[in-house]
Amino acid sequence: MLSCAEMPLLQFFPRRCALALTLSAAVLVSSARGAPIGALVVDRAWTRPAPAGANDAGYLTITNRGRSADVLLTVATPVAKVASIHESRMVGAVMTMRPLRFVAIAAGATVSLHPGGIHLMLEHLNRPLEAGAQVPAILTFARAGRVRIQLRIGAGPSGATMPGM
Ligand SMILES: [Cu+2]
Repeated sequence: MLSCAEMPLLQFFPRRCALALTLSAAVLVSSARGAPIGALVVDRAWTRPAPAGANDAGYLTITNRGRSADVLLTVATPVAKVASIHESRMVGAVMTMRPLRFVAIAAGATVSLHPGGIHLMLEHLNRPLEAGAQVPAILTFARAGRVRIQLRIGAGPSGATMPGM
């Protein structure tokens, strides 16, 4: 599995965090099975199994059913020493990651955090993540506030088990 530790630090461009407003390519139609939090529905939250000490990534879908945009600002979880929002993208032939300061979810929009795109970066796991268990996390939104979620370990869609973030 490719981990952040294997990626040269120079590949991170924290000062070039573009506004994540152009997410139309990442939009999916949500099945909306998740619990509504105000105007937001957080759905299909999952991560991969990983050993303690490793890095991992979390994915989910956020649907904004409200009339106002909201912004995902931070992620926190007790299972990782550092948790943040990242975006993967290809630079030439190399997959790189960079931190994002926020992810905007326009009114009526659905934003997908998925392998190869925006993800929750979980660095230096405090404990192993075992398939079938869940990872608790708190997402903080500008409008909806703190939202508790559970990432199901090993519950990704088929075809999404490849390594990488
Ligand atoms: Cu990452």
